[in-house]
Amino acid sequence: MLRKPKKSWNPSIWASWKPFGIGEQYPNNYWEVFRAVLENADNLPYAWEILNKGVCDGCALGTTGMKDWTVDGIHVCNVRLRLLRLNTMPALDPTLLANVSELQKKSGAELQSMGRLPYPMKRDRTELGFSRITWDEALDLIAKHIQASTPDRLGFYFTSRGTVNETYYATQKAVRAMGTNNLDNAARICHSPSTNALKSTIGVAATTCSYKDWIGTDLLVFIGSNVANNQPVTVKYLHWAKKAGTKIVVINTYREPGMERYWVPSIPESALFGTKFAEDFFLVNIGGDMAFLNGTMKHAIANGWIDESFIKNYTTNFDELKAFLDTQSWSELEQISGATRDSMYAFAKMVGEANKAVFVWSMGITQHECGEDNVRAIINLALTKGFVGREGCGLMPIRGHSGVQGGAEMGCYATTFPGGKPITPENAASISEVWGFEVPTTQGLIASEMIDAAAEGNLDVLFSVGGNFLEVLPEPDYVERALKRVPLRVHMDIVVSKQMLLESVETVVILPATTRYEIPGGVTETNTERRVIFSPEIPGSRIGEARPEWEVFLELAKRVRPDLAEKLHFHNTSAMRQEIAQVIPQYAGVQHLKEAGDQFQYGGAHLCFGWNFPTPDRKARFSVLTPQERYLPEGYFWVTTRRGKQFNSMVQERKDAITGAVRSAVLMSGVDAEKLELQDGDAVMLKNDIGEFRGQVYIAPVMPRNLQIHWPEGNVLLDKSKRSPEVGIPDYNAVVRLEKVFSSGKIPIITP
Ligand SMILES: Nc1nc2c(c(=O)[nH]1)N[C@H]1C(S)=C(S)[C@@H](COP(=O)(O)OP(=O)(O)OC[C@H]3O[C@@H](n4cnc5c(=O)[nH]c(N)nc54)[C@H](O)[C@@H]3O)O[C@H]1N2
Ligand SMILES: Nc1nc2c(c(=O)[nH]1)N[C@H]1C(S)=C(S)[C@@H](COP(=O)(O)OP(=O)(O)OC[C@H]3O[C@@H](n4cnc5c(=O)[nH]c(N)nc54)[C@H](O)[C@@H]3O)O[C@H]1N2
Ligand code: SF4
Ligand SMILES: [Mo]
Repeated sequence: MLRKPKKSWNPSIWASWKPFGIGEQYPNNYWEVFRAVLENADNLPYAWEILNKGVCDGCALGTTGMKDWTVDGIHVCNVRLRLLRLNTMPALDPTLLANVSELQKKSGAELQSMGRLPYPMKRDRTELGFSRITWDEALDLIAKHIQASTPDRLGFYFTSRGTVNETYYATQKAVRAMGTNNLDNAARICHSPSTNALKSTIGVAATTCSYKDWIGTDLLVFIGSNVANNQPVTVKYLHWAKKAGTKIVVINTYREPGMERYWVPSIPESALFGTKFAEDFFLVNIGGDMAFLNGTMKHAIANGWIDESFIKNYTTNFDELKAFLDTQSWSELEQISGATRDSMYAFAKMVGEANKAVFVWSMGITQHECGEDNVRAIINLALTKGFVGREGCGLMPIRGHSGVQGGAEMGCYATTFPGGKPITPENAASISEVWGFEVPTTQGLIASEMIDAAAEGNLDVLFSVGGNFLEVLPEPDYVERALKRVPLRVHMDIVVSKQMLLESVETVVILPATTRYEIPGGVTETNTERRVIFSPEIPGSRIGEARPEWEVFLELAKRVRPDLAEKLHFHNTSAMRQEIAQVIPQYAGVQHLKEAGDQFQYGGAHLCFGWNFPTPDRKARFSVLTPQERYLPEGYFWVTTRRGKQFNSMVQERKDAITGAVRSAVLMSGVDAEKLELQDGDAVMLKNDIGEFRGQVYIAPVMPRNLQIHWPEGNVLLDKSKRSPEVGIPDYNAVVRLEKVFSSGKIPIITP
C-alpha cells in the first residue's frame, strides 16, 4: 500500500512564510483565468462546454472535462486556458491570404490570432497569395499529383497537437493504401527514443505505472523534465506526494525554479505558503546523464544497494554491465557528467534506501544523439532494485502533446504498423489481410528524412497535418529551402502558420481542419498513463467548410486508388473504434467508449506487473552503455533549447513567468558570467558553424559551461546532421562560442 497524504498543514514542506510568495517569481494563475474569460468572451458558453466535457487538448496528463483519475478537485491549468482560443475563435477573412508578403512579416502568434481557416485555398508559383477553391478541386489536384508520382516520393507528417486516435488510425490506413510508409508524427521528434529503449529492454513501449504511483512512493525522480511548466497540474500531484512523505529529486542542467517550489492555486495551504518540491537537485552537463547514472550504479553495486534476488531471477546481462562499470574511471564519469563522485554517491544512496521509486523523464533525456542509451541508463538504474511492475514503482517517459501516446500505437509512423508492430514483410502481410489491400513492406521516411528528400529534389508531395517544420527542426534556412522545392505542399490545419506562407516551385494547398471537439461522433486520446479517454463532440457553431482529417484522407485515398474505394470506408468514428479494437489488441475496449467520462487504462495500472516481462526470454535486460567522451574546448559552451511561455512552436509571451527569462535570454551560470565579466542583460552572440544567435545574459543556476536558450529562436544553432542512431531524433543541443556584443560592434571575449 502507498502512504496516504496527511491532511494537516505542515510548515516543513512550505516554500516560504511570506503569504502568497509575495515578491517571488512565479505565474499568477488567477490572472490567467481572468485572461481566458476575456479572450474567449465572444464564445463563452462553448468555451465552458469544452472545458467541462472535452478531454484537454494541451499536454498528455489527460482529463475528462476538468477532472482526472489521480486526485480529487478541479483539474485545469494555464496551458489549457491559453490553448482554448484555438477552439473558440471565429474564421478568418480568406481575402487576408490573397497576398502573403505582408503576412510573412507577422509573428506566429499574430498569424494564429487572425482566426480559423474556413476554406480550401490554393496558391500557384506565379501568384502572390491564396485563392479559394472547392474541396473537390483540392482533392482532385492532390490526387493527380500523387498519381503522377511514385510512393517513395510522397511524405505525410502529423502534428500531435490536438490529434486523436481515430485521426491517426484512419489517416495511416489511407496513406498506406496510397502505397507508402512515408508517414510520421510528432512523437518522432519527442519521445521516440523512450519507446525504443523500453521495448528493447523490458518489452513494453509505454509508461509502466500510473500517476497515482507518484503519491506515497518513497522516491520520485525527475530527469531532464520540467513538469511544472509542461504538465502544470502535476504540481498538485507533487504537493500531495510531499504530504505523503515522498522524497522528490531532480537531475537537470538547471535548477528549474518550478521544480524547486510552486504555489498551487487550488490548494489553500500551497496557495498561501507554497510547496517545496525537490529535496535535492543534481546538476549535470547537457548530455551528461548517462555518465551520472553509470556512476550512480557503480556506487550502488559497490555498496550492495541492489536487489540481488530480483536481478538474478528476472533480468539478464547484469554481469556484463557490472564488469563494464568496473572499467569506467571516476575521473572519466566526473568529466563527462560534470557532477562529482560524491553527488553520484548521494543519489545512489537515496535510490538504494528506497523501497519504491518512480523515474520520470522528458526532453532533457531524449533529444540527444544518444537519446536511446540515455533512456536505457535510467532503465538500468531502475532494474537494480526492481522498481518496475509493482505499486509505487515505474518508468515514466512523460508525454508532451495530448494524444501523442496514441500516434505510433495507431501506426501513424514510418517505422511501425498499428499496435507498434515493426515494419516487416510478415507484419505487412497480416495487416494486408485484415484491410484487404497490399501495404508497403519497408520502413518509410521519418520526419527529418522527408526534409532531406525534399532538399534533394526527391519529394513530389508533402502533406502536413498541422505542425511547423520551419520552427521545430534544426537549421531553419535549410528547412525553408527544402520546403520550397516540393512541387505540391498541402497544409491541413486550423490556423495559419509560417510554413504555409512559403512559396513552392509549383503549388501550395491549404485545407481547413476541424478541432477535436468538432468531430462528429466524438474521438479518443491516449494519455501518458495509457488511459484511453473519450472526448465527445461539443455542440456549437462550426467553421466554414472545415472537415475532420480522417474523412479527407480516406476521400483522397479513394481518388488515388478508386479500386480500393470500398475498403477505405468508415461510416463514423465509432466504426473506426470497432476496427481499432480488432487490429490493436491492447486497445480492446475502445469500441465501448461513447460518452464523456468513458475511459479505460490499457494494460492496467502497471505494465510488467509481477515482474512479468513480455520480452522473448521473459526477462528484463540490462544494457552496457558507454558515455561518449565529449571534449569541450576552452571558450566554448554547451547550449540546449528549452521551452518558455509557449506551446511548442506557438510562442505566447515574451517573458516566462516561472523562470523570469525573456525570449532572447541566454541562461548562464553566475560562475561563467563572473569569469567573462558579464552582467545580467549584457548583449551576447552565440556562434558556431551552423549559425548565430543574439541574446542577453540571464544569470541563472545552470551548470557552468552550459547555456540555455528558447526554441524556435535557437534552432539556428542546431546541426541537422546530428540525430540519434536508432530512431533519428534530432539533437536539439549544440556547442557554441560566446562573444560579447558592444553597441559599436562585436569584440571577441577572452576565453573563460
Ligand atoms: N507549457 C507548455 N507545455 C508543454 C509544451 C510546451 O511547449 N509548453 N510542450 C509539450 C511537449 S510536446 C513536450 S515533449 C513536453 C516537454 O516537456 P519538457 O521536456 O519538460 O520540456 P523542456 O522545456 O524541453 O525541458 C527540458 C528539461 O530538460 C532539462 N535539460 C536539458 N538538457 C538536459 C540534459 O542533457 N540532461 C538533463 N538531465 N536535463 C536536461 C532542461 O533544463 C529542462 O528542464 O511538454 C509538453 N507541454
Ligand atoms: N529546438 C527544439 N525543437 C523542438 C523541440 C525542442 O525541445 N527544441 N521539441 C520537439 C518536440 S518535443 C515536439 S513534440 C515537436 C512539436 O512539433 P509539432 O507537433 O510539429 O509542432 P507544434 O508546434 O506542436 O505544432 C503546432 C502547429 O500545428 C497546427 N495545429 C495546432 N492545432 C492543430 C489542430 O488541432 N489540428 C491541426 N491539423 N493542426 C493544428 C498549428 O499550425 C500550429 O502552428 O517540436 C520539436 N522541436
Ligand atoms: S496539465 Fe495538461 S492535461 Fe492538465 S489541464 Fe494542463 S494542459 Fe491539460
Ligand atoms: Mo513533444
